[in-house]
Amino acid sequence: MNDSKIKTKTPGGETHQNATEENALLTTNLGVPIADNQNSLKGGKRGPTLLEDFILREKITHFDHERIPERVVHARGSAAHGVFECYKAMSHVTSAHFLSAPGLLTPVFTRFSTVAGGAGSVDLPRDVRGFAVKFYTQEGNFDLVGNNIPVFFVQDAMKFPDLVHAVKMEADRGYPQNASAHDTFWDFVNHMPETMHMVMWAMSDRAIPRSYRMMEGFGVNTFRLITAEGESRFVKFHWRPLLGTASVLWDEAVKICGADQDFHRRDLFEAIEDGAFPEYELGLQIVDEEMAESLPFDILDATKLIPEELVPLEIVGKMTLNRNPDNFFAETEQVAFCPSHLVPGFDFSNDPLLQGRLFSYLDTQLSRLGSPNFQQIPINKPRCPFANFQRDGHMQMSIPSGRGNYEPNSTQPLGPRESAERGFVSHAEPLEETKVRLRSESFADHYSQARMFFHSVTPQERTHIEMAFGFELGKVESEKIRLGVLGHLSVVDENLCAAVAQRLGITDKIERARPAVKPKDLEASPALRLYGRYAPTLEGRTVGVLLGDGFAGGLLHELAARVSEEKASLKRIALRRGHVTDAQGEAHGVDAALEAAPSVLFDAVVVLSGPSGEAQLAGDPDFQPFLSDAFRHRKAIGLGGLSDFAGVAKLPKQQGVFLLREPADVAAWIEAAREGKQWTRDLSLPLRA
Ligand code: HDE
Repeated sequence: MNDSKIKTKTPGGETHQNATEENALLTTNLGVPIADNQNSLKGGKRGPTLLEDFILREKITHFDHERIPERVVHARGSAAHGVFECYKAMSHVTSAHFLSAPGLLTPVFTRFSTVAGGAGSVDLPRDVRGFAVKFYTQEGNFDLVGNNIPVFFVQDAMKFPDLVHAVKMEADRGYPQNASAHDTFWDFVNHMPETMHMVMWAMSDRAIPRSYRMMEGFGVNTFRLITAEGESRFVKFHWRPLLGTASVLWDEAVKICGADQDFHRRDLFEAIEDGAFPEYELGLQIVDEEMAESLPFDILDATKLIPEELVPLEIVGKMTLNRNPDNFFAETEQVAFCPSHLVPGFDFSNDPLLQGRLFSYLDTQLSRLGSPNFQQIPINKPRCPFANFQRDGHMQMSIPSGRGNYEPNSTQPLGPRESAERGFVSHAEPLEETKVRLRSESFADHYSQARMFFHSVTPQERTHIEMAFGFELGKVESEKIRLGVLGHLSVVDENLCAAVAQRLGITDKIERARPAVKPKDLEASPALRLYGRYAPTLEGRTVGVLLGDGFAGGLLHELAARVSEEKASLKRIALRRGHVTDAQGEAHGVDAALEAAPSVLFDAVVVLSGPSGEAQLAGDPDFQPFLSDAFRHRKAIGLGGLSDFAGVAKLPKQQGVFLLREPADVAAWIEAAREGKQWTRDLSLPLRA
């Protein structure tokens, strides 16, 4: 670089790079080249800044307006680009083009989110996760705006603002952020028994997923599939992660929030950067009108699900997320999902929650993005041709030509025209009813499916549900609310109620809630389980290997090879970053220092050390918590070359704890690590003798 092109303008003497041949020119937003990006224009070296400094004003004005209102709900989110591949022609049930032939590829943009917290909140509260997919199809954008729980808290859109007000931070005190464990949420629940089914899910491990890559997604509301001939069937949408499902334990979630606030965001971004693309299959539960009539609940009621044992999923394609956004704001923040974004081949049902959503999202986008032209923002723009006579408005990005801005017209003979053959046609559903403000009686059973869910999940999930109710209600100050919720739980399941009451130290008799209709004992649906449904795998998981000087290098090499074969990643941890030396004197790079890499950040752990390293590890205050947390959080633990200085030799008596003496021992640890949580481990045994 030519030194004469470097100029020093600030008194500290820093140099600032001037443009060379290779650099693009720094300009204002109107393309005016900028000569000095360090100093404002002043009336004299020490004089006042001049109002005429249009460059400063443009820069500051833009900065002042950098934030847009965050989403009222689902403010905290992470997203990725990808592609949806159709597995088979579904033309017999829908005319949607993107489901019309095997191998058809459709670009997608998917945003995952938490619901209750603000945009800067942590990733692992107990909360529902949003799972919103925008398909850029050849017939327009289709938004499948779902959650990771198949049912919803309320049945009618009228109650949504109340629900959200109740769960968000309390109006007078401004806390808690991102948590349902407080009086207003449980007060709402107590008054609204229709929340009971979803509350069971929200208290389950589904609400603390290990990764966005490892959770299921659900469209929740019932939609319609429409054939080219106009036949209609009901449909529920499901996403199935190919990595299987995995959740963390509550104590783990709490500690992850401290150790890495961006745990899920980082996990998604890094996996995609590493080429480990998350994949999800799309399943349809298709129900004809006759079958819908025969279901023991109303298909229009979003607090109910259709058990897969009754209507199995038909897997129709796969979504692969393969590219991170280039710019978080422009894409993840500005993406505007609307359940009303539908394409021919689909239609809405009369689910009163969905009907309200059809209005809400468009209205929200107008307020968030500030203009009816939000569809022109690149991330929201269709990838197929589009044309109409809508014009003008804030931030109009296109320059329509021609004289005609109306239709019909003769001024634009080649302008856009409607097409009865190719256009969107609503299902011709017969309607003739009295205008009422009512809830159908068919929505009245609030407890049967809540009970079915509790009876369907594994024993460990049941225990976690009890613990979660205990924790959440334990944070509720009002005894009346605590007792009221217990009254509902006693209708769901007496044993659940008793277990939660015991956790809360309540010995009084609980007054049972009085259901509007007698709950039914529905058949259990094992498909609702979180654990044991997907094949054990270590794929996509992260292994933390804590190394102390003098460890057996051969063991680390074997571990690294086996973990990579499993398509998992391995992080080397030591007391300090830099290097750690094995018994043969070979130096190994360190990815993270122990203080910054507690075991909660890993799915399975190993500690390898020689005698010298062992003494150093033992003297570090983070060492015992590393092991005891891994133990408590039921992770597979491998121990190589450690004596009994910390009582760790006691550990191998427990399930999923292995002594690694030689490379061949790694296989057994891998097998346990594939299982994820070591459920039969006895946590009551102390770590130390
Ligand atoms: Fe939403 N919801 N919602 N919701 N929702 C929003 O739209 C709303 C509901 C869901 O990543 C908002 O753009 C109403 C069910 C997701 O950008 C808002 C009702 C389900 C996202 C809104 C519901 C969802 C939202 C806020 C009841 C699961 C995030 C910002 C009638 C099927 C999408 C925005 C993203 C976002 C309204 C109920 C999922 C205010 C009125 C049920 C995944 O428009």
